[in-house]
Amino acid sequence: MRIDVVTIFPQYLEPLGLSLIGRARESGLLDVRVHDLREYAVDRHRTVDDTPYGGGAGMVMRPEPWGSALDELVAGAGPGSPGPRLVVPTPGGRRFDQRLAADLALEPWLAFACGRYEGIDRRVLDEASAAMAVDEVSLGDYVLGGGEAAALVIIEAVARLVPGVIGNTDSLLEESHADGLLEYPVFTKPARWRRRDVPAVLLSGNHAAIARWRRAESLRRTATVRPDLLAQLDPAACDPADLELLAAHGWVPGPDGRFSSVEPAVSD
Ligand code: JEW
Repeated sequence: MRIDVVTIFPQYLEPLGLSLIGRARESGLLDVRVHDLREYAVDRHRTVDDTPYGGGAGMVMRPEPWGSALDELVAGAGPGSPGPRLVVPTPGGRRFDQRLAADLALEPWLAFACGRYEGIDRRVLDEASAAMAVDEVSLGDYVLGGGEAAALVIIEAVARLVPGVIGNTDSLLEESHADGLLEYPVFTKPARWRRRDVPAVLLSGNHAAIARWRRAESLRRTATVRPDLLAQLDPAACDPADLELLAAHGWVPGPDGRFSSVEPAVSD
């Protein structure tokens, strides 16, 4: 997979030389190219921002450097061949989640447009949409100072789903969110640490019992801290032990075939 990142802070992307992604780049699985937007600014002071039309606080990224940078990317695709899918981190985008990560991991070429200030002149994204697929993506409901940290997060989540980037693909199937539940707690040696014992079932060698315990812990944790995830779970895909445990947490299959929470009975 090829990944281009356009930013006024190329050094912000230096972590992409480390760890899993750094190794995938060395092995040729990932081709990551970071571009300094300022190199596409043409005026004497290399400005990339200006005051907002209509007034208001802050500055907006002006369109010309972005237009040149994205034109150059698309031209590099060669005539007739498809350009990149453009990901634009922004607080107003669709929520990034594991499903979108898996979808982006299927692409041969991604590009990231990292804004700063109050964002990028809207015409840049309108114009880009004529040449490539554009996704405005939000990590969550909080405000970052720019798109770079979000691009790092998205690239990390996507890159590890590219075949070969992670050696052990079993870990992809077992991990949190792959089945819509939170992860079960994990333990390693020593079996007793600061008078705290690893749950005995994990030392039992009884693989069926271990699988049941882990499933119960995942369900318990999800019902407690992320009940919103249960509403997306299919009760028909749950075994009787699942249904019993969720019922104990107040979640039962509703008339629509989804889990719904039982209002605690009001006593007088
Ligand atoms: C995020 C990119 C670029 C993503 C998530 N745009 C904008 C904007 C900013 C501050 C206030 C209002 C609008 C800063 N900013 C970004 C913020 C992504 C940019 C500029 C971002 N939170 N924040 N999930």
